[in-house]
Amino acid sequence: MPVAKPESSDPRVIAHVDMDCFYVQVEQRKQPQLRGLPTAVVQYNEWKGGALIAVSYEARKFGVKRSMRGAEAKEVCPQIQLVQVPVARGKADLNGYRNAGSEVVSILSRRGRCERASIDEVYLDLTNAAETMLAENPPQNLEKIDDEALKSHILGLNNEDGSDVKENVREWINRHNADHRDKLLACGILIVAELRMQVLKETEFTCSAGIAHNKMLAKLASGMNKPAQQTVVPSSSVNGLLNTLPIRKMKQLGGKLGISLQTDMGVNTVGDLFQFPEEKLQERYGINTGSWLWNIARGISGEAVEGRLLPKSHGSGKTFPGPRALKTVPSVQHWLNQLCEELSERLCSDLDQNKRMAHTLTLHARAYKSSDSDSQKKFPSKSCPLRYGTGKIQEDAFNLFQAGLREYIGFYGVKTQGSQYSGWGITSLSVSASKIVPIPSGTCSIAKYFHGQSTPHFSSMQSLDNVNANAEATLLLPPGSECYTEVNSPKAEVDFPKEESWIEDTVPDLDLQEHKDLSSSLSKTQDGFTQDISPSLLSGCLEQNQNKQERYITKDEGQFKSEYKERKGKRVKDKGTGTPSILELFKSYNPHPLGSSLSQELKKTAQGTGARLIIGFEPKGHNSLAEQNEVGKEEKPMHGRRSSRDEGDGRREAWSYNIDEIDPTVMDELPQEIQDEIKAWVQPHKWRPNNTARRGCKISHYFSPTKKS
Ligand code: DCP
Repeated sequence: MPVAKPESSDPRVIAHVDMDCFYVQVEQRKQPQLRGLPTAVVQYNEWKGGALIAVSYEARKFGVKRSMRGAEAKEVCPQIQLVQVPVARGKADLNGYRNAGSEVVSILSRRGRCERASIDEVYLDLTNAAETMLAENPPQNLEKIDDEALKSHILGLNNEDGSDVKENVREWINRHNADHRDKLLACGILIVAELRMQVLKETEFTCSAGIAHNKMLAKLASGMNKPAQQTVVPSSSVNGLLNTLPIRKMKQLGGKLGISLQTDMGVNTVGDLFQFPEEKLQERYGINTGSWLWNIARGISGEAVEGRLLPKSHGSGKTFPGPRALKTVPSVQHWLNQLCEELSERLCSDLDQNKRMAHTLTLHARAYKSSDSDSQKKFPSKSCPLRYGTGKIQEDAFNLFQAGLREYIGFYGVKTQGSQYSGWGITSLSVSASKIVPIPSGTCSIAKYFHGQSTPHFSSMQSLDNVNANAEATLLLPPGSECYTEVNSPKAEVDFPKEESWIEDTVPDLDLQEHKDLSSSLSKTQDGFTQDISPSLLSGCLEQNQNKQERYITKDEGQFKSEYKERKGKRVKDKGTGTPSILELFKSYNPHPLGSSLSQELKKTAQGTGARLIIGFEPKGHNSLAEQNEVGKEEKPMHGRRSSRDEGDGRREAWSYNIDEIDPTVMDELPQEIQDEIKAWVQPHKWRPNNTARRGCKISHYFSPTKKS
């Protein structure tokens, strides 16, 4: 639910930049002979000429629309050029578009805080740049105002009296008697025009922009005059803009809340919403949402532009409409493997290029049951901690699917005979990785180190056969609970992205808005997640070629339960003999060459190279798995536990680190500065430095070349 954030009394200058017919432009850059021609990019599936996913403005003039298929587009525009989206793994390969989006972001981010909102949309906070311009070189001082700026559409500016429109814009920009807010917007007009021209020069792409005092208004404005134009929303024009605007066009009102406003309150336009007192809205929708609604009806929104050039999540999906629905477990597994492979590649590339790691794997599916009274039931989305490595991601995603399927059709409904049709069909599948956080600075060396290991393997992070067992395992080994050293201290900043957020292989019956909504709900879970890192994650990046297990649902309920108990018992036993710790971590990575190398790295830390030891640990107050699971309403937490210390204050942890699980003797081996740092992370009263009884191992002993794991 939206939360009301008061708008700062200091006016801001916010721009929303949206690429024009983006995929078409990317294809036209590759094939310049297509420029200026009616062109459309079509989806991978060639049925009836393929579904159109991007349509050039030249083609739009003929009535070609995104909802059409190629054959239909040819009927209304015989000369249309249809370009198929690049293909990899039997689905659309969007890397070229992501990279093109990154090129644009790298230019736009030069003048202010930049938030990459989707593959082709960016928010900019240009307040500082505008204030500086106003103070040092205001528009009135300029000898010439760029033509691109003069072509701006300024809402509320009267252009209907036959006067020269550009001259009107020039006057508006140069007004001496304008208030501070409008003066800032005037600077914003010049800055955005300049940025858009720079994008064109460097990338050959055109884009459109909205310029306003907040994100909401800027976004509304950017789509008003396309392509290659910019629209400005002065405060005085806000009411005029919103009054007749259909309520569902507002960000966050495209879904259930918008429907409720229409059906329950009779609100069809923002103007209708404006009529409601705040108390009335609060009564109906709660304090926060009520205030938020009251504010947006007045064009007030305090949502800040996040400084984020990289995507909040990665996703890979595919739809299987109509007769192409997947009806057997092996066919689902085949496609999951493809999707996971792509996801894994992108995760590794994000790790390599941006030094970031994702922590949550989520599976979404859409399904139908051929005979079911409860046909409205949705296939539940499922999440679990993300383990790096294609094989592991595939395995976990498949387990998530099985869990979802069991819940969707009931345990006995799952037919276990491999390829036998069981009366259900999957019409869309996707996997996503979220909770992406930067690796704490300096951890790259160890990441590289693990890259050098052959097929690293975690006995304690073995794949799990079912959700419950999975949850149990997590109780014993919370992700992010391992420790390792880091040396060097590279800067925390990252390069511009080469990756884009949620992308799905789309066909027309999959609504993009829904993607975007999904993307934003997925990404909501990320905020505030701590910078923890699980070496189990690191272990997988070179595991791309790991053998893929073929695993089907083959257990009846009895077998399922007994295996579950067995696993549970085994893990409890494991816990008794050796809880996950630094030892477990390195034992899993095993081996001989590691010993000496790691010792050297530890020595370096002791010599004061600025190294730090990181414990994957999520401080209080961060999003919990329960919150993550808002992504799918029926979803249930699968992993993680609540820390008892958090229960009292109502705040929950997704994964907490139990200090009892760190072997104190191992900690004693570490340089003092590192110990100090760890102690600062953990609760002092729980730390038992003199507890030596639990394991008598030393890191040096453990990693000594002669040590057999
Ligand atoms: N896209 C897609 N499937 C959809 C919708 C869009 O794959 N159902 C892709 C192709 C688009 C890109 O996302 O080029 C950006 O989508 P937009 O909605 O921003 O549309 P365009 O950029 O194509 O056109 P516009 O100029 O109207 O923004």
